[in-house]
Amino acid sequence: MEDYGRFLALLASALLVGFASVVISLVWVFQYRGGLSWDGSSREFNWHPILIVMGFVFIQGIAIIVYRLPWTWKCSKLLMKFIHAGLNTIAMILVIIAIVSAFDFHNANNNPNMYSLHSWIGLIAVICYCLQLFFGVAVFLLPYAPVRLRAALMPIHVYSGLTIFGTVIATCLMGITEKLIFSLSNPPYSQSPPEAILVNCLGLLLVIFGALILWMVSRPHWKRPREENA
Ligand code: ASC
Repeated sequence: MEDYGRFLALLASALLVGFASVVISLVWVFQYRGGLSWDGSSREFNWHPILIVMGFVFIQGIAIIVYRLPWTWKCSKLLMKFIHAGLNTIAMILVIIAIVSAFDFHNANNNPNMYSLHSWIGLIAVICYCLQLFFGVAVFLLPYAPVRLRAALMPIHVYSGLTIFGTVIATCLMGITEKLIFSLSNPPYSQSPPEAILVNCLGLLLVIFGALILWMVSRPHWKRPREENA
C-alpha cells in the first residue's frame, strides 16, 4: 500500500479522537449531569448523548473505514461485509435506545417531543440509517442481487452512507448546543462555565473525528483492491 505509515497515523488519530469523544461525553454526564439511570429523570436522558456518541458517531465511523484497513485485505470480502453490517447493526441498536431514552424522559416530564431542528434532522437521520442498513444487507450482503444492480447501487450506498454520517455529526452539534442552553443557568452558557468549555470541546472533537474518517475514506489509493467476482 502506498503511504502505509500515513494511513496508520490517521487511523490512530481517528481512534484517539473518537475514544476521547466517548470519554468526554461520560465525564460530562457523570461529573456535571448526575450520572445514569432508567427512571424517567434527566439521568435517563443522559444515555442519549453517550449512546449517540458511541454508536452513531464512533462505531459508525469505524464501520465506514473497515474496508480500508490494509491488514484485512487478505480476509474475504464477505467477512468484511459482515463486519461492516455488524458494526452498523450494533450502532443502530445503541441509537434506538438513545432515542427511546430522550422520548421517555420528555414524556415522563410532560416535555414536548419533536419540535426542535435537532429532533427533526436526528429522526430523519435514524430512519435513513435503518433504511441504509436494510437495503445494504439486501443488495450487497445477501447473495441474490445481480452484479449489475450492485454496481448501479454502490455509488448511491456510499453517497448516502457518508451523507448520513456527516448529518449525524451536525445533529450532535445542534443537540449539544441546545442541551447547554437548556441546562446551564447559574452560571449561564454565556459565561462559559467549565461544563460549557468541556462540551464545546466535545463538539470540536466530533467534527475532527468526522473530518478524519471522511479523509481516509475518500483517498482512492487507500481503497481495498478489487477482487475478481467480488
Ligand atoms: C458488491 C461487492 C462489490 C460491489 C460490486 C459492484 O456487493 O462486493 O465490490 O457490490 O460488485 O460495484
